[in-house]
Amino acid sequence: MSLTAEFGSQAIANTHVQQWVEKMAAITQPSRIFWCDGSEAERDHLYTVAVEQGVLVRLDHEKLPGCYYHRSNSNDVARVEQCTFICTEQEEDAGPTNNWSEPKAMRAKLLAIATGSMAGRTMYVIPYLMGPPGSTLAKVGYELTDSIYVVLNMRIMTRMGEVARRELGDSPDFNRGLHCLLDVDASRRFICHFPQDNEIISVGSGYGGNVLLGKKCLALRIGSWLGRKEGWLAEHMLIMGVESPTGERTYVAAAFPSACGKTNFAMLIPPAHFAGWKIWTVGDDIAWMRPGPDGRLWAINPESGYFGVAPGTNGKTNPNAISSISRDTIFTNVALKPDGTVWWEGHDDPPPAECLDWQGRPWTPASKEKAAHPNSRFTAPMTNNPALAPEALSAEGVPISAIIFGGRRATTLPLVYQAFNWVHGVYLGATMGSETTAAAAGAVGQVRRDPMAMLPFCGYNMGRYFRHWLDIRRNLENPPQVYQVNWFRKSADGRFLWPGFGENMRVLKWIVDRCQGRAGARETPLGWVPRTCDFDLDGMPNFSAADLEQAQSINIEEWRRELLLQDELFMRLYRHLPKEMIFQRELLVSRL
Ligand code: OXD
Ligand code: MN
Repeated sequence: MSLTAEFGSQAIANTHVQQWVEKMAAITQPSRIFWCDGSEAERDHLYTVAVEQGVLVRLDHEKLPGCYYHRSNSNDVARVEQCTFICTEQEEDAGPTNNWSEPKAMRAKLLAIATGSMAGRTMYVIPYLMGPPGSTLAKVGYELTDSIYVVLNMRIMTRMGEVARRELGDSPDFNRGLHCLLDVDASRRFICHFPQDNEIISVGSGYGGNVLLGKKCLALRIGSWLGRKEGWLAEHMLIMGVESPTGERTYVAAAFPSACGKTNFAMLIPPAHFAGWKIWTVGDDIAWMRPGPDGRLWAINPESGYFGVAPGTNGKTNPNAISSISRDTIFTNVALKPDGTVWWEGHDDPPPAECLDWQGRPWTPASKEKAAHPNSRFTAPMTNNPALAPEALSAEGVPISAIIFGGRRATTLPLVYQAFNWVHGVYLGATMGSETTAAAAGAVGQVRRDPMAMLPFCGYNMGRYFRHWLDIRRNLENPPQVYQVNWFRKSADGRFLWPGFGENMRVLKWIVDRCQGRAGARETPLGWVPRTCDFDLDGMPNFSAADLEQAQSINIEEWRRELLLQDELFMRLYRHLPKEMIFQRELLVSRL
């Protein structure tokens, strides 16, 4: 036997894991089971195999050390919400915003699809830990997959291997995830969650959000279910530390819908004007938050990497992301240059004279189609980020002083305002709307309600989810303040009213100053807003106080329409909608 053949051959798991793996292997019938230990030798071996199999292309390791390239099937480039199910005994438990299926029938259907699907293939057993080791919030999952691409991505996105196995010990309490690639036929694509059994089955897709089961499936859909049961929150939020020139650190969590700039905001570099201020990234996509013994809300980032949108990422929009993806990164569905590097629309480099596009077709600047898919991605370890907060690695996590909700809205929503109190803040999150993006399959640019940016990710009845948010307040003596922001408001002639990117630091500074009790505000029907004197406009020659007024203006006609749109969601959720949400709406109507 050659040395490499020994990789993964030793079953290393407790008896609960072993029994389940045997059961799943009897169904899927792989020719080999590979037990991942997460070691570096194993990583090198897996990359070699993935390149041999043509799953990955090795990029130029002089220019991009440790980086690889992958193309997914062209029918499989985004999350597919219509194929995503919550399978609970009662339909009401999944609620009207989720696709529901009865668990027994769905499991039988999926296992029939999975039967024999790994014949002639390797089944990888991936132990993984979501959250820093030793954290009371951390959870162990096992993912079984026949995709080596999934293994290598899970290695970056989670704490994979021995560390998870040790954390689990002899316990049967782990998430059971089965992923079968099949022939990537869209008609046999299902991403199904069984929250009552802490189980996930995903078949027929190779796209990250559908198959890296620790991320959307466990950390959000199953996580939100567990959070309700256990008294914590699993949220689609970045977490950042804002350090002032005096060294004071304020931690903020922010929910934005997919592909609305969470990664950029989490890695923001303050403009020159903010000398001495620094942003530390704790997480860019998911927050698990629990009331601490001190009455504050404590948060961890359950992930250990970034699965970020590549197009538009460059040295101006996000220098820390550029550092993060300079090595040990997997690029998916971007363009491949002849020199063994990669390119996408909005890259720092000019368009290459020639390259292969995300589907492997020759591309030149004269081509009509984009070289990179709009939802092309990078998977990069968070330890590459020069601004990684050391607290991201600590079991305690960080205390959250402010929660920000933000949608992508061309009209109606002002740049920033603060909720009057927690219940009002929950109402702001609950009524969030946003224009759809390329992160999910379907039309782009249509406004839809996306409560707390969790519409595609809440694993149970959304009405009960709002109730859970309200109830959490009971254990918070010092609840975070809540804010709403909108970086995307436009003028009638289609111009963005706010420059965004690094300048968002100005909004953040007002928020942090409010949290620290040193910034003023003015009351409006919507909430508290900064007066011009509270908002730092220095060093912005092209942005005046009048521009700020315009970005902050309240248009009563637009708000009439907005309230009607909010009603649509409330009607859908009516059975379980907390009455507090209706009262908040009434109060807003009377204030307006
Ligand atoms: C993501 C998403 O990939 O929200 O983070 O779709
Ligand atoms: Mn996301």
